[in-house]
Order: sequence, then structure tokens, then C-alpha cells
Amino acid sequence: MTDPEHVPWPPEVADRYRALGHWRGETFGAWLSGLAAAHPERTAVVGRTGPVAQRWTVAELDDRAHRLAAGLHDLGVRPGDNVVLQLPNVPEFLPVVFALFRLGARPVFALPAHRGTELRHVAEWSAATAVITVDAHARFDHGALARATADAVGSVREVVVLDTGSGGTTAGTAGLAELAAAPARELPARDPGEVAFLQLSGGSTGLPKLIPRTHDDYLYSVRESARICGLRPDSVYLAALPVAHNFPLSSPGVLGALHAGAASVLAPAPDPATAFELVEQERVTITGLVPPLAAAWIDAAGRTTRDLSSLEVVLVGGAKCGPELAARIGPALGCRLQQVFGMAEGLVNYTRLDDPDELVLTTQGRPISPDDEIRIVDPDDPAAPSDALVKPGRAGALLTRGPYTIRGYYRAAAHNATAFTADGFYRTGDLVRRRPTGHIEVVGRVKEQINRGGEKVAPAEVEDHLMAHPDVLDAAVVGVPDEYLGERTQAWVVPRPGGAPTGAVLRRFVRERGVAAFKVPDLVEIVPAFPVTGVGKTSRRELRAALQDRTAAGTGPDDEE
Ligand code: AMP
Ligand code: DBH
Repeated sequence: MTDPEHVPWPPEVADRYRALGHWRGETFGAWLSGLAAAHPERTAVVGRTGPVAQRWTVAELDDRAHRLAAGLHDLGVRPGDNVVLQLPNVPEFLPVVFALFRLGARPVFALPAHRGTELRHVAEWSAATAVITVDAHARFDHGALARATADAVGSVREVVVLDTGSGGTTAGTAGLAELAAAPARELPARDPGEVAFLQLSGGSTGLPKLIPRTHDDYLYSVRESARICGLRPDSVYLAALPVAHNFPLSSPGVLGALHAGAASVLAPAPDPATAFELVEQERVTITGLVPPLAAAWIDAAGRTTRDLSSLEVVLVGGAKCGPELAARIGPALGCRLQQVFGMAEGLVNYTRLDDPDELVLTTQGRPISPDDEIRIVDPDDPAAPSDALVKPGRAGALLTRGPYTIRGYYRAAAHNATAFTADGFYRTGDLVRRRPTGHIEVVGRVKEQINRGGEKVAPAEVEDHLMAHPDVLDAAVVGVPDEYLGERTQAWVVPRPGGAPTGAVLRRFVRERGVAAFKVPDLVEIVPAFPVTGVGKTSRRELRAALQDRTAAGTGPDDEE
């Protein structure tokens, strides 16, 4: 099915990726059937549905996915439909996504942290016809959130809820377990070149963008990731981070584990107490962490009585893992560190398991594919980039294209005009340097995005929320250095005449507008006015840069120079 909102690879490029064997013309549905035929009795997924422990073989996973596809079809979900999926780390995540893949309906991967604002936005943007969620998770009523999303977004016809007995809303929704009781039946095969799902970008200009990934392109990155991370049939992957995120999904993630015939253990939360118990019980060999979590694990590993000796590889990525932290991971956790620098838009870099320590500790790895094209360009005016290559070894803005990097966001023609070059390179917004070995070191960014310990925050989005408060005249949000998170968010707020908002009031206001908690500013500073830079009229970018400089210098934004 061709989709007018999806920017495909040029036909001759697609032909080349097929000829090279990167794209194998396989769909996710056929891939899972093949795995189930090859080793039906291997454990595929271990986890909990509320209090109920689950352990499903590949054959059981395959069967559940077939049944659920039939059940969702009976409910009215059709090929080409977009379906917002908000599930925490429950085993049902896997049969649900494979059911949608088989139907040709496309999961839109919301994170459990997302709230009403984000869900409404992605449901509207994707014209979603259904929302699939859990009753409640981490004391939040996701069932009610999904219902409210359906009530607010006209295209959403159905809400499907996984009942875990956690007490959230299930009224006015269809039960996932009931749908999975449908008898399996054959559905028409899908086209491996079509969009299989929509990932969400962290965003830099506002709310998340939708990232269309095809069966062909994503399966290539999954196969290669499994190989590069050394997954074997007896490996056990722990999904500690939210599994819908690109990192635990595919780098190498639960899909890489499936490919290798290895089991995945889904941790309901990533904290050391929860995760270490699972590592011990399931003899976990490999996992993926963001840097602040790696630091927390290192700290807890010194005190734990749990047996972590099964750990072989820990991947760290999502945000920069500096050499100091990197050097502590292997000794503290008794494993090999693998750095990973990836993005849901495509390009993923890994340090290799046989790389010299120096590269593993000081770089974020090299691309998966010999056909990942890398350009490092002059980070001049981002509004009018020259895209002139920097000298080898110099830092510059990273552009990339390749066999699993998108050529455009979904339904975003205007944004695509600047987010991609005319010849199809994605402007990652990352500032990098490349070694002669091809290894990439991330040294900063050119995009206006805050990386809060791997969670991405777009300043403009948070500023919009602050500006909605009646007492706020103007707001600017910047990232400031933080020892633990790498960066935290600081908002500068100018009140309206007569208004006297406080930081606490504004933080609560943003949270109550229904946004992911990681977007609520960590610090709010009320100031009488913003500095006027240059010739008076200040661009957002200049203003944020000026505030950032002053924060670094320890002076307030209203101090005279
Ligand atoms: P997203 O586009 O939302 O999937 O986020 C991907 C972005 O996360 C990248 O463009 C980088 O800015 C950041 N990122 C991911 N991994 C790393 C890493 N290992 N080091 C530094 N930044 C990273
Ligand atoms: O941050 C990311 O988006 C990310 C990090 C590591 C990613 O998408 C990935 C690996 O695949």
C-alpha cells in the first residue's frame, strides 16, 4: 500500500539496498512465523501482566499474534489504520505489535510517560482509528487517558484496554484478552516495503514528529544489531527501558533477541532493585541503559546481594556517556560496555565488542552498515546551512542517509524541507567528530533539543505550555548542566504586569496540562525582563543562547553586563 504521507527512498536506491541483501523482502509477520517454525519451543518473552507471571515460547507468541490480529480485525481495525499504542513493559506488547503488523495497521509508539497532550497530538496527527493501552500503570489511569483521547479526537473509534487488575478504567473499552480469544485466521500478506509502524521523535521544534519505518528497513537494522551485539540463542535480553522506545525495541532490543532465538525479559521498572532481581532470576546476559540509569546501577551494584554474574554486555546510549562513567561500568557490573548512539529516525552506531578499550570508552561507536553514509558539515547558520564538509577529524553537524534512515517524517512536508537535505540526508542535529576508524564521538548538538538523561525535550513545546498560564508574559526554556542527568531543564519566565506566578505554581500548571513528567521544567526562575540582544528583536534561538551563557557564567538574565 503506498501512502502519500510517506517519503519513500528513490527507486534506484531501493533497488540497490535490495541487491546488496540489506532489504530481503520479508515482513514482520512472515519473520515471526519463520522463527516459530524454526524453534517453536524456545522462550520468547518473560514478564508480568499485573500479578500474573508470563513465560511464552516463540510458538505461543506467534499464535497470540495471529489470534489478536483476527480479534482486532473483527473490531474494525483495517490495513492502513494508525493505532496509538501505549503499553508499559508487559508481555502483551509483543503479540499486539505483531498482530498490528500482520493486519497492516500501524502502531504509533507512545511512551508510558506520555499524557493527554502528547496522546491527543499523535492521535490527531496520525488520524488514528484506535488506542490500545493498559488499565493502569505506576498509579496512573491509562484507560481513562485513552478514553479521553478517543473523546477528543474524532478519528478514534475504538479503545482497547489490557486489564491487569490494577484498577484503571476499562468501562467503554474493548478488552485485549477477549480480542486475543478470537480463532486465528490467515490475513492477506503485507508488502515489505510499506510502513510497518510510526516511532516518535524526541522533537526539537514542538510536539513529537512521526517516524515511518518499513518492514524491510527496520528488519535490516534488527538483524545487524543482533549480530553486532553478539546475541546467541542462549542470550537473555533485559528490557529495562520502556520497550516501545527505539533503543530497547531494536538496539538490539527485544526484536534483536527474537531474531537470535534469545529470550527477552520485560522489567516493569528500570530501577536497580527491580532489575537486579530479574537479572539474578533469569540469568540476564545483556541489557541497555541510559547514562543516569547506568550510574544508579553502578552505585547499587556495590551494595547488592543479587548475583549479577550472568551479565556479559551492557549497552549505554540515548545520551552521551562520558569516559569517566564509561570506565566504571565494566568493572562495577562485571560486563563488557557497548556504547550506542542511535536515533528513531534510523542511523545507529555501536562500539564493537572487539574494539580496543580506548574506542569503547571515548567514542559512541560506528554505524551499523557499510552503506550508512556520513557527512560532517560546517555547523554554520542552521537556518541557512551551507553543508560544507569540515576537515577530517574536526567537529561538525552530522548528516546521514542509508538503508534504514528515513527520507522524511510522516505527514510533515514543511518540516521535511529543512530536516533533510535536497539529496535525502537527515540532519541529525548532533555535533560530532569522526576518528580515522570511523568511530563517532558526540560532542554536542546544533538542534534546539534538551537531552535530559536520554529523554528528549523540545524547549518550544515547554515554552508554549508556560505561556498558556494567564500570569505569564514570556518564557524561555534551556538545558543547563546536571551532574546526574547530563542536562536538566530550566525555564525563565517574565510575568504579566500585575501577575505574580511562582515556580511551584507554574510547574504544577504544566504538569496539569497533561504532559510527560520529564517535560515539566526542573527549575523555574521568575525575572522582570529578558535581555535584549543584538538590535532589539530577539530570536528564540538567540534568547535561549543568551540565557544559557548567563546561567553558565552564574549571572541572572536581568543582570546588566
Ligand atoms: P530521537 O531522534 O528522539 O530518537 O533521539 C535521538 C537523539 O538522541 C540523537 O540524535 C542524539 O541527539 C541523542 N543520542 C542518542 N544516543 C546518544 C549517545 N550515545 N550519545 C549522545 N547522544 C545520543
Ligand atoms: O536515543 C535514541 O533514540 C536511541 C539511543 C540508542 C535510539 O533510537 C537507539 C539506540 O536505537
